[in-house]
Amino acid sequence: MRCRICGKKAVYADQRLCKEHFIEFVKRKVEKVLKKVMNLEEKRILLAVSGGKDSLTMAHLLKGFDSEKELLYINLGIPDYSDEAEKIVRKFAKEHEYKLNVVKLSDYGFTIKDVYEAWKKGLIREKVCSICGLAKRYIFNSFAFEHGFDFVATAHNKTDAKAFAFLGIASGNFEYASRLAPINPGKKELRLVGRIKPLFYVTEKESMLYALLNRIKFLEATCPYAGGASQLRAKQLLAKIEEEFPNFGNNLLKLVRKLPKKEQELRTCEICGYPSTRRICKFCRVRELLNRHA
Ligand code: Q46
Ligand code: ZN
Ligand code: ZN
Repeated sequence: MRCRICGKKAVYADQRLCKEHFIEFVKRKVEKVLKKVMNLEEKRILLAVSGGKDSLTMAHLLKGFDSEKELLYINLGIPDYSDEAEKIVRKFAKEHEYKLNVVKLSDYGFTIKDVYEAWKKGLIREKVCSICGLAKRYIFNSFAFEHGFDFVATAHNKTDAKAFAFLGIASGNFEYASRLAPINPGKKELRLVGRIKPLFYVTEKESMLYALLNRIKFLEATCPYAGGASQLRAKQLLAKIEEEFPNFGNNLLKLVRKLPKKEQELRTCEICGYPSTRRICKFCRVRELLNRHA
């Protein structure tokens, strides 16, 4: 198969593009998101990296855009997996001349392994991934706020967004689905830093191909606690439906983006001062519970 633009050998069959035109195609998708940020070149952006293909693809792509950027890696204390991921991120940062910040979840008093143990004992009802996601969001936001960043960039891709929309609709949580967007501006008065998802229009397949074509070394191991993640399940179900209805996920995404946006009512946590829907934020509640049973 030949590239539909220049006639060279195609590497991406879905769009019939050669390596060069595929990379350009992905860059344009990222540009579509970044264009929504006013005065991007003056902004400080904290890139949340995990060592996986999406976050390193994001960091690689953002090198090509003007603005001040640093990386943040959170070592979650997942046996073997977290240290291996940290090594990969350190190597990536060095090779691509990024300033890297590393934070350990254990500095906040617990690890994801502790969460898993507590869940096994029935002390925590939520799935490990949901507490893990919460801890990551909390640390990215507080770190960015304390270090004067304008945005936290996360590597959620289009396939994630479709799964998110699917889960929101499947569970009837339309409020949750309505907040799905490539950019969320944040609220300084609540110590809530803005969010960008530069890969919002890039599919998982495209992100993987970009990483491979650019020889990005990423973490291939899967997290030992990933098994039951509902997002993974939603992706598998969606892929199955899309075999018969190829535009199902895209249409779902279009649909939820038309839902009236319902802002979450937020206040600040009485313990840590970061945004919360209740008097004490979930992160502080989890931390307190794990400390009590440590
Ligand atoms: S690291 Fe954490 Fe993921 Fe592992 S425990 Fe779940 S959320 S699967 S991206
Ligand atoms: Zn070409
Ligand atoms: Zn708190």
